[in-house]
Amino acid sequence: MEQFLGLPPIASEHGAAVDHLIVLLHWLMLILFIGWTSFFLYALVRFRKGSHPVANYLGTKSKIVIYLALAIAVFEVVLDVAYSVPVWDKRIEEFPAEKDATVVRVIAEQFAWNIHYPGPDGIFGKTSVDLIDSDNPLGLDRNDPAAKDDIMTINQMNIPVNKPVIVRLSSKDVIHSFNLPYMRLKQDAIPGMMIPLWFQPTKTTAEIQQTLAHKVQLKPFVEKTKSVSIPSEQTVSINGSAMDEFVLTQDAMDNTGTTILSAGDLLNDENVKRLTESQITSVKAREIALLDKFLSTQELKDKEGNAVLMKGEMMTEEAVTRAMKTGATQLSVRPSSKLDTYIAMEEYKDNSGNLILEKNGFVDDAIIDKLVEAGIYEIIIAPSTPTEIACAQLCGLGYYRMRGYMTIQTPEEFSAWLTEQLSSLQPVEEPIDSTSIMTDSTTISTETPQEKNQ
Ligand SMILES: [Cu+2]
Repeated sequence: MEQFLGLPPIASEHGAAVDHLIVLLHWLMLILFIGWTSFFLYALVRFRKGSHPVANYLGTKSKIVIYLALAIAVFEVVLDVAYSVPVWDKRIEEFPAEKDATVVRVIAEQFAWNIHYPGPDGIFGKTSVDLIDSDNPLGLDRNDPAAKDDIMTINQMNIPVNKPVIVRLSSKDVIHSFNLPYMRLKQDAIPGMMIPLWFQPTKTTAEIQQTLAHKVQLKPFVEKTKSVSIPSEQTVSINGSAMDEFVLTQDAMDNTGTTILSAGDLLNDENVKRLTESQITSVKAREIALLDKFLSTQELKDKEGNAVLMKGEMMTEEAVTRAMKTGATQLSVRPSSKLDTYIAMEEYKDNSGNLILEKNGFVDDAIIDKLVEAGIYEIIIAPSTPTEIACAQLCGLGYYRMRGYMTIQTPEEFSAWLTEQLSSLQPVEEPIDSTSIMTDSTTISTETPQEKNQ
């Protein structure tokens, strides 16, 4: 049943108990589904109009229905008392001692996870709403002695493995939901409330990547090369109605020479209105190509021989316009492999021993081309950031903007990370300047591969 449900690997101590409960619930639902559906089908045939032209107002006299309903109720009570409540109780009542745990504050906001560590003194520094700004999203008061060694990060939570983690969860604006799928942990973050939760990770992120490692064939990506036609520039007359499938190839100017729309703008309802208001009756445009999930497998040059479009470049509408301006009518493209959120689990070299892809290196399309050229058709990959923090309220465009990363490390790696974070605090002696800390942590979040795809 676990495999059938497609649950991600478990990486926390209590995860197996949660999965066990999920499996039991699904068995109950499956039995009920089969039972009720068969009874429904039976009733359709048994009590059809042909055999029972007159309705019977008394109904069944059999006791079996009551026994069945009671049996289901008993099963549900057993599920609650024997499974749900104990699992819940352990999460809520049996908190580990703070001295034996990694304690961290997580404050959600639209659209980020702010992570706050108390530092070596184990005490969270004072925070104040008045101090909140873009460099200090938690409003930490660096003048407070307890705050001097506090570490703040955005969208990046590092924790050590095999040690309890206590999260004090809250939110600055709306209700968010702190979801760690691999930990089987989910809790709403509510403004004005500090909700404690705890879990104990049992696997490092690297170990989870090992369990998720799988082979991928590279040749199919390269073989899907096809020729597409590049739309040509045309004069489009504006008649008041939207032409969503057209994009401007030249700026549109009114009589006075003011630019109303720029090349690349779509001829949607709003833009057509603006053109009509400025009494522009015709523009230079082309049909949109919708090739942004493809990349070019050839290079295009202009008349002077300058490269206009590179091999391996993604065919955004902007790139298509560049290609169009060379006068080309056909272009060879292939779909993007979309593997750039994956890393290689081994290193790959060509025949002369030159490194093409290092271990833990990202698998982007240019590298796939090189690997296939070198005769390497199969590689082992794993997701680069399997352990994410998702907002289960699906805020921020289906959670993509509200995405944090959790890195579970060995105790040595974690203390090295802490030391590194603390050393970046050192220069902040007299003038309290939190920007240096925040720059560090924002770098972490902006360099992740997912962000590249936005
Ligand atoms: Cu949210």
